Amino acid sequence: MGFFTKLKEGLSKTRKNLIERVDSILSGKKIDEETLEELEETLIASDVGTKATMEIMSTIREKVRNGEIYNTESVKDLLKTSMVTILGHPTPLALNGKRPFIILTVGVNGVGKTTTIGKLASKFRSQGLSVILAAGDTFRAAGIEQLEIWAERSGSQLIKHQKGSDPAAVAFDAIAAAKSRNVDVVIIDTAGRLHTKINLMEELKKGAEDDRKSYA
Ligand SMILES: Nc1nc2c(ncn2[C@@H]2O[C@H](COP(=O)(O)OP(=O)(O)O)[C@@H](O)[C@H]2O)c(=O)[nH]1
Ligand SMILES: [Mg+2]
Repeated sequence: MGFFTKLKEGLSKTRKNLIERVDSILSGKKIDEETLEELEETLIASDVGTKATMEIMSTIREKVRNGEIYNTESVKDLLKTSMVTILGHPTPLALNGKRPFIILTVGVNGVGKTTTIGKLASKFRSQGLSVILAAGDTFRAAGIEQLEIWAERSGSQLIKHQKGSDPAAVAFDAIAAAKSRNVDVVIIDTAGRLHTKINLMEELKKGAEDDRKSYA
C-alpha cells in the first residue's frame, strides 16, 4: 500500500465520523446560532484544527448574516469548499538558502508528535526537500521503530541511536549529518513529557543547546 493510501485509510474513521456528525447536526434543523455552535464543536472534535475551524465558521457565519445561506444544504456545500480551499494550498517551506531548517517536537505522550512528523516529512518530501528524521524518543518501547517506519514511508533519512541513549546526542548527530549531507530539513522526535516536569524540560534544553553548538 502506498503512503497516501495508508494515510487515507487511517483517516477514514475521522472522515466518516465528521460526515456523519455534520449530517446529524444539520438534518432537519434551521440555521441558528445553536446549530452553528454545534457544528463548530464538531469540527474541532474531529481534528479539523482550531485555526481552520475559526476560518470556516467565520465564512459560514458571514454568509448566514448576509442571507446568502439559508438552508442546511448550502452550509454543507460551503463547508466542503472551505475545507478544500484551506487544504488545497499548503504554503511551501521557504528555506531562503538557510539549511537545515530544524523542527524540535514537544508534547505530552500520545498527542501525535510522531504521526505529525510523518505527515510533515511527507509534505516536505513532496516539495522536493530532503529530510532527516532524528529518533529522539529513546525512552518509549518501539519509539525508534515507529519513526523508522515514517522515514521509510516518506522517503526520509533516519538518524538513530540505541534505545535508552541520550536524545540530545541523537539531535546533535542528526544536525551534523544534515550539514555534511546538505539536507534541507531536520525533524527531531522526542519522548512525551509534561512541561511541568522540570528535569525533562531541562533535557530538551540540552538538546536545543547541542543544536546551537553544532552550528558553531
Ligand atoms: N484522530 C487522530 N489521531 C491521531 C492524529 N495524530 C496521531 N493520532 C493517533 O494518536 C496516537 C498517538 O500518536 P503518536 O504520533 O504516536 O503520538 P506521540 O506520543 O506524541 O508521538 C496514535 O494512535 C496515532 O495514530 C490525528 O491528527 N488525528
Ligand atoms: Mg512519539
